[in-house]
Amino acid sequence: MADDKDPGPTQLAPRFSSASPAEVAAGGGLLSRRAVLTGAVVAGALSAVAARAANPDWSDAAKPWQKQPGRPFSRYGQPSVHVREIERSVTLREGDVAPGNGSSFTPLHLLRGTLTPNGLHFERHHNGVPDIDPDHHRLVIHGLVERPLRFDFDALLRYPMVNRTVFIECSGNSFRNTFPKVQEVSCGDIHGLISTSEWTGVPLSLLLAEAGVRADAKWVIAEGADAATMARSIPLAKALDDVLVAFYQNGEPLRPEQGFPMRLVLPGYEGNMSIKWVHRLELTEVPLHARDETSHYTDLLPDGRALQFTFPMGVKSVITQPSAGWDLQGSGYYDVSGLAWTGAGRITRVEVSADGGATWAEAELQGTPPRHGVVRFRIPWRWDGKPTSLASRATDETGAVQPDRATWLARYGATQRYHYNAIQHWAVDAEGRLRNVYA
Ligand SMILES: Nc1nc2c(c(=O)[nH]1)N[C@H]1C(S)=C(S)[C@@H](COP(=O)(O)O)O[C@H]1N2
Ligand SMILES: [Mo]
Repeated sequence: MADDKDPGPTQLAPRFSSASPAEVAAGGGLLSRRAVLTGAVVAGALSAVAARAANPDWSDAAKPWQKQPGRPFSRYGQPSVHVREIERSVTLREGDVAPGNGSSFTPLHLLRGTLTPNGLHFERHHNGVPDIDPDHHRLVIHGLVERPLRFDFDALLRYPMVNRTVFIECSGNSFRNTFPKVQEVSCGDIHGLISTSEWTGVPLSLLLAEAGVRADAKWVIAEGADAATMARSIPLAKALDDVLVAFYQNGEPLRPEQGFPMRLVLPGYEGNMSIKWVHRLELTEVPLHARDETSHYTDLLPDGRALQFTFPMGVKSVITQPSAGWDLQGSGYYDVSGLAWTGAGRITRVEVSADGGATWAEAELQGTPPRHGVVRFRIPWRWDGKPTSLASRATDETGAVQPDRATWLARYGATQRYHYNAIQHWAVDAEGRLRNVYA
């Protein structure tokens, strides 16, 4: 709507005259987080944005929704109809004979927190989502144990439970960036095979202790009750450490897509091992060498050999706001923000570059980085309106640093798609449009 009170674009452009040289953190207009904390720069920059948004004339303050009572109560809340475009993106392949084999992606670029809403948790199914009646679901522990056990759902719910807020990342996450041709899709469509939930369940170690692990047991074979009968071999040490048999996701029962009525959660390990709809755990001396740890989920090396059992996910980060497909509204202040995580444990630092990787500045981590969780990072940026690119680079507590794409590619054979964790660059053109780019 035309508004003659609109102060116009020149006055809207955030001003940074108050930014002292000390507040400049790196090239391309990155500012130190002190510049945000002291408020001077951001207050000056954002007041112009707010002036455009606020209507100083309150005479029309009573909107239609204030003139009649609102809707009554509902038994299960739904998102606002005005945000219906915040949804998973599903790759549908024409003429697909196995529509239940594929994935849907979390729209990372449309979310601002660290937890993933349950309806937006990414999905990776190898043969669809089974509709399991919990009254007919059993979990069996057998093999190299003193006492084979069989639990029904209600029995498991009586065990002491713990909460763990951890990510699950598919080892195929970011596979689109392994392609020689750059894919012009959103951040979520590239990196959205990671989601984070507070998982609640029984430590697997407790159930294994009850069964009595025999001294010759070295592996736990976990199997799902879906039509894919997904099975993976889990080292006993991991099973005894921090693996959960989870029943709840962000406080509510698991969604069918996430493994209702129960799934394994293996903090930090490749998502494939977090067996959904789990119904069988067999203790063995040797790994199973199942389909999904031989023909798939192995890592092809340049010499044609392949690595098997790459369990932890690598150190990784991505700028989610702004990211591919975004249009910056003119030069000036932007709050650059993203997510960082590592299968090794905790992130220790995230650096951001606004000049194509020439210089880097340390971003602010929001809170203490959680073990096997994601941490959000932020850094203030003053865009000068010229073409450039934005990138982030994470370091974890083992000292591992995210590699650049060329370094990552050199480690593997040409068709390797798993465990891609290279630095993501978003190109910014003169119009302020962002897109995926290989540096
Ligand atoms: N039973 C079973 N478990 C499974 C799968 C499956 O297809 N069947 N997919 C695996 C893969 S490859 C991943 S990445 C994660 C995905 O979990 P999510 O769909 O809850 O995001 O589940 C794993 N567990
Ligand atoms: Mo996966």
